[in-house]
Amino acid sequence: MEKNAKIYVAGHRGMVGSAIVRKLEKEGFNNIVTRTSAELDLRDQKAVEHFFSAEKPEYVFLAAAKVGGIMANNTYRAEFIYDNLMIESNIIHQSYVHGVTKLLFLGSSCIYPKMAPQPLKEEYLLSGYLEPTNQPYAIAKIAGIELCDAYRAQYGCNFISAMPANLYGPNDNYDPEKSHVLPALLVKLVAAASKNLPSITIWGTGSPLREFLHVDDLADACFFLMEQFDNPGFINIGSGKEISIFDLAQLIKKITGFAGEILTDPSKPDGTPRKLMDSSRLLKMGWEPSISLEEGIRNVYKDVSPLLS
Ligand code: GFB
Repeated sequence: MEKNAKIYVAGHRGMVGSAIVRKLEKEGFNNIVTRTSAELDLRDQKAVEHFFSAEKPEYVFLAAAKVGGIMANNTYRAEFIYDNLMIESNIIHQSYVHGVTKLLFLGSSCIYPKMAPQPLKEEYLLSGYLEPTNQPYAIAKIAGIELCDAYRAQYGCNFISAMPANLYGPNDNYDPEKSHVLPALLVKLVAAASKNLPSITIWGTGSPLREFLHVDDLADACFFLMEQFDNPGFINIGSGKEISIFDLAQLIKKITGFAGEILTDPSKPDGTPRKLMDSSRLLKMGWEPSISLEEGIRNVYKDVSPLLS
């Protein structure tokens, strides 16, 4: 990408989109186009068409999506599939119509079958049943991969797809009901530590394993892929390390200084038992993550603890 290339970052206010904007600015790109959801409803086909014909971006990072944790996915099932299908269809189609040079579509590791062998290789996609709690979202993201590949096959578009592990970092969502597990536990433990509570309760059994990647590592990988990856299909972006939810709670307990007990609530869903990805294809291309989970959580804690307690 040339430094003055016009780059559209869809979802620039979110955790992923804002990390991508930070990375592009750090690399000296000065022609970045953004729109808030109030300025441009990406579910509105006509509005997206008008935006593309007015701005004509050369590169697109498709980081806009309706996202959330296990409870949000399982509660707002219709919104998770409708919003994500509309957003990706409108942006991918208009990128084709207006001759975008390259587009990167972002999905999630939840696209894989619930009981697929681990670590998850890209070829395991659609080899089994999905995790019910986030099936609507997963199917929307699988459709996004299919859209990119179909536009490549029929029209020769250079639209690539990347599937990150569970993400955390600046600008995360801290809503206790709708957020992902790491920010949710951070909120719970910061509050419990400040009130010196005897215990906190985490959802589920605490035994599921999750792979976490700091969003700045993801943004670095997205920039790398935009420069170096031009293939159909999709590519995993993971840290290669997994931790149980219970041990994650213990790690955040250590970082926040909470002295109480960690209890579990098996009446709440565990979701997928594991979703460790095999990111060897990306590693072989020469990229690797650089932020460890403990270092990443400490950085986030430093930023948000004044807001949370
Ligand atoms: O990040 P999370 O909500 O979603 O993690 P997934 C859920 C796991 O953490 C489950 C446990 O095992 C929960 O039981 N957990 C424990 C909690 N306490 C909490 C809590 O207070 N809040 C939350 N949220 N979880 C999501 C998909 O799956 O992964 C999305 O639903 C997306 O579509 C995302 O793909 C990356 O990792 O289970």
